[in-house]
Amino acid sequence: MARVTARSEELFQEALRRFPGGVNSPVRAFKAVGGDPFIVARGEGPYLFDVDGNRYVDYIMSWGPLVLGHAHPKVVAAVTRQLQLGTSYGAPAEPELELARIIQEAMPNLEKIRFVSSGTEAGMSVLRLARAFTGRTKIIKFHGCYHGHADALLVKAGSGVLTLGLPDSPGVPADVAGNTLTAHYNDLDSVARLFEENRGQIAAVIVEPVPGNAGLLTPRAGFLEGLREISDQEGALLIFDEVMTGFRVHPGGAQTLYQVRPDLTMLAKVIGGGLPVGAFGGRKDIMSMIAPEGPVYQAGTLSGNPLAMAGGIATVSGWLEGDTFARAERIAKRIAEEFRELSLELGIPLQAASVGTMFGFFFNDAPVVTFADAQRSDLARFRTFFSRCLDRGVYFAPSQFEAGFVSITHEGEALEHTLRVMKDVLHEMSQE
Ligand code: KE4
Repeated sequence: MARVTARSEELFQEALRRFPGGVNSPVRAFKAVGGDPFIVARGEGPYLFDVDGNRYVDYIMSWGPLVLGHAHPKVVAAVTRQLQLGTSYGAPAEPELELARIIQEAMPNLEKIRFVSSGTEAGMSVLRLARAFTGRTKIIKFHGCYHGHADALLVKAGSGVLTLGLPDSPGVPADVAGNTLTAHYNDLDSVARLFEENRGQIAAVIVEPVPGNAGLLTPRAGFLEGLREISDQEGALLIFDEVMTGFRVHPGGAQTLYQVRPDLTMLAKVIGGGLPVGAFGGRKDIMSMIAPEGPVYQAGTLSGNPLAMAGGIATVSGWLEGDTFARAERIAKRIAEEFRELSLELGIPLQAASVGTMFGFFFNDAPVVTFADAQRSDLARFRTFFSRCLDRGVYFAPSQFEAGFVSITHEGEALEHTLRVMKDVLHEMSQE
């Protein structure tokens, strides 16, 4: 059942000449699954349409932000309204306050907040701040977690780095990478050991509370609480990277779902509703060190950009309305359940889970709890599954090591089509 891809292929050939690898972010390439990416013409609700007219149920949703679906009328109207009022002021404006109010109500741990333009910016800024506040240099991150592409965080990173099997951080000075220590997610002993070996030197522990950049992993009972405890004992800050999980695993993020209070939080994605945005925030005493209130410099021409704020306000307020989140959560749960049921029925080793409105699946015969477990997945099987779903109009992330994202618009036809395709493809695979 071959798709017509002539126009996509032609454009991608040109893209290869103009962009490294033909893309403007490595995760968009199909390196891990073979073939070339399709070229998008437009998005509508749960669907993407390519330049050859093919339709796909989209489970990437711009890698998380589009909780209301593509081109939701309320988001389009809000951004259009703002467009007419100006695209950027370089001066304070009310939409920044409005979005901050919504975020701080949902996530009260962000006592003060600063808007930036991407998750990467949030990551590099929280590290600088944590180092300034503690007067220490080293940080602990986890194998397979991704916090954007700032130098200090490109060590044992997940997402595209992991998918492409790239070596650690060429171009990152050794003395920068040397201050980033790596522990194992869901293994508190590995964290305790690093603290022991580096007493009084660790500024912060940074973690994706629910990692989505090594596939979807979930925290063992007590793991996040343990990180809080050990950070307190050792005088280090705990940073939750909720760029992906913020408003996705729970309306108040992973910190509300698991009731663990980080000192600092990174956000992006959903809070811009598909426009370029990021934010970081947390304890007032720490955030007050940021310029101009304090001496830690952090700035941005487009920070708090009114178009991004308008997209974020419309998206988050729509998302928090009525039972929208609960309905979307059921969709993610249904997909994970279907993977598990089909695995049992067809004898294909598969692990699947959902947390809030994120889901993940691994072609793996044992439970996936750690990053090492995830790495033992059957990548050849993933590749077959991915390609056949794509040919039948269902677009999962082109990597075993990325999470799946649903929107409220995936209810109904889109979900039914997905479940049918999953069943057909896994059935075929079980016969081979
Ligand atoms: P951005 O700089 O891409 O806005 O955010 C970086 C980032 C930070 N923290 C977490 C937990 C993230 O998931 C991300 C970005 N996620 C990837 C998807 N795996 C974005 C897609 C891409 O790199 O193109």
